Amino acid sequence: MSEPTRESLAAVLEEIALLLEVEGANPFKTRAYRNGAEIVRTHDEDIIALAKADKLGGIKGIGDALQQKLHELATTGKLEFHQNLRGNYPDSFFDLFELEGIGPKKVGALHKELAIDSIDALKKACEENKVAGLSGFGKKTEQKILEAISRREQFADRFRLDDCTIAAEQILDLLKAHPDVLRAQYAGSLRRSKETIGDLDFIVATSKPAELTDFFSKLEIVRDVIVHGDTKCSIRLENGLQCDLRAVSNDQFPFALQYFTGSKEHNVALRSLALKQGLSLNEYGFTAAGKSTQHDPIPSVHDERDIYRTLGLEFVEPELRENRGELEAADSGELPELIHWENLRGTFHNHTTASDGKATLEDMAQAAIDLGLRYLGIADHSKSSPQANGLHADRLLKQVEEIKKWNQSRGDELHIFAGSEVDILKDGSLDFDDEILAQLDYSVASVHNAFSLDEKAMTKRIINAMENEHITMIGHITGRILLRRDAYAINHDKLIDCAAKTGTIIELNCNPKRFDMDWRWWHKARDKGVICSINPDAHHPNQFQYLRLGAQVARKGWLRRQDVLNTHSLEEVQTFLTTPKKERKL
Ligand code: DGT
Ligand code: CA
Ligand code: CA
Ligand code: ZN
Repeated sequence: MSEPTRESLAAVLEEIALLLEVEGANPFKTRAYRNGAEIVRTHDEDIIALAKADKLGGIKGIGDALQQKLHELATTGKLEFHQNLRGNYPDSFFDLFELEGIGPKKVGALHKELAIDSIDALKKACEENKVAGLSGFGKKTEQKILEAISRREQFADRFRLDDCTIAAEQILDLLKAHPDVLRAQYAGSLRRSKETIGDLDFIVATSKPAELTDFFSKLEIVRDVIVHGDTKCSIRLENGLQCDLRAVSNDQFPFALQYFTGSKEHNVALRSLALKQGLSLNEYGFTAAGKSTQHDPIPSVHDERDIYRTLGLEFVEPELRENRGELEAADSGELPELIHWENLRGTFHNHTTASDGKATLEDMAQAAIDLGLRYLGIADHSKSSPQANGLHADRLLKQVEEIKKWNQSRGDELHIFAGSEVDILKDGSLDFDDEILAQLDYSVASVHNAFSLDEKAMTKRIINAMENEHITMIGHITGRILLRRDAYAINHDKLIDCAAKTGTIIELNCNPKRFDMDWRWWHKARDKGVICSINPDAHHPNQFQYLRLGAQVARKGWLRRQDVLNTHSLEEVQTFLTTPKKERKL
């Protein structure tokens, strides 16, 4: 049994709450389990030790039944009550909760009435018009469910950057540890930090390629072997992610790495540039093209840099290799000096248990300190997001007081900025009056409902928020959920112009399910003078790690250190936030 943690206990309680909801249990009962999960996550004392010792009595919100269950969980690692409940449903049942637009009650009705226990079964039932007739569903809901399923299928073969990064680092470590490997690297869209990934591509330099493809095909994490040759091998992992390995000689390595890093469009442009200089370039090396090469003899190449150098180019960082002007800039020596994740000194837009975060202010602050951050912006949800337990003004102002106290006692370790993620309502007005907003250090304005407005109305809605003096930045500007929910319609050009004009920051929300605003717009936004803030939208201390991915995606958007608010010192940020909005500069 693996050691129980707060998170593992809380997750079991939450799954119980979910399944009770599915079964239509009394809401008080489901709420008791959700509250219990919250307490397990945030209680001040060592709750695991207390649960083991069966000494949870007296903790408010943990009744007798929960005490017993937590004791059983902490001592045995499982809970019979949970397993009995869970036993009624196959794993595929839980996929249903990932569909946009249907909650536990509807999933419960589908299971009860039509015995639906997977997305496939649901799709079939919708296609046979069996769902529309259920009470509480109707034709429109049936149609929406089908759309949600088709969106899911459309993305089924792509993966999130965070999941791929973890898998790739693990595999890379195994490859590097192999005694016959001289060099190893992952290439492809992951190395370019694309927001979603089709498959992983690994390149190894070795003099024993067949041994490496063999080794790769037998890794413990392999579910299936797709192709197994002497220099190439493709496998599939448990989660469905495909991984390609190419084993090359040490001489070929830089060429293979460059080629398989892509993008295809970048490679095509690079090859044609090489041809103009009389060189033909492929994944194995340079060769003279025709009679008149400018390069005689062809310079030797040891790493990727040498390839670009040979062609008279500055080194192009992998993130920029999308054929979006990087080769022209590399030719004229005008590539930007890209931001590094180590440049980040703080973060804005983070949640706590005051709204829908999973950790207290205290725990979030401690995690930020442990990460070496100098400042932390808290921005819990506002009242129009009841599903996220949004704060009314009185609770918000109480939190502001709490933060002031923190800053008085521990501000020299970590300064906390008091903010709010304030809802932009359907008509473009804000969820708090100016009088309340004026009492905050900053605020993030975001859209959380009425996603179906047309482009004009949605753009105007966000422009209204930008024009407010108290709105420091716009959160997740398109609302997209990668691989799940499309962006709502906005006019990026108009919003970028308005942000520049009003001095409103646009966030790069680096929660890996969002990466919003999209990297394709940042170069332009930057050139127009828009300031970026890289925000993890953290709901848990371990989500501060998203900052690293955020910096990678910012690099993809050509952003430099100076373009990003949270690379600046605490003093600079304080001055920035207290300057009238239109005059703010970094
Ligand atoms: P993905 O896997 O869909 O997220 O995207 P990539 O970029 O990783 O694409 P993938 O895995 O198909 O191929 C890896 C790289 O190999 C790609 O970025 C560029 C290079 N490559 C693949 N096929 C071609 C091709 O037909 N022509 C050229 N020039 N390069 C190619
Ligand atoms: Ca790939
Ligand atoms: Ca591939
Ligand atoms: Zn939000």
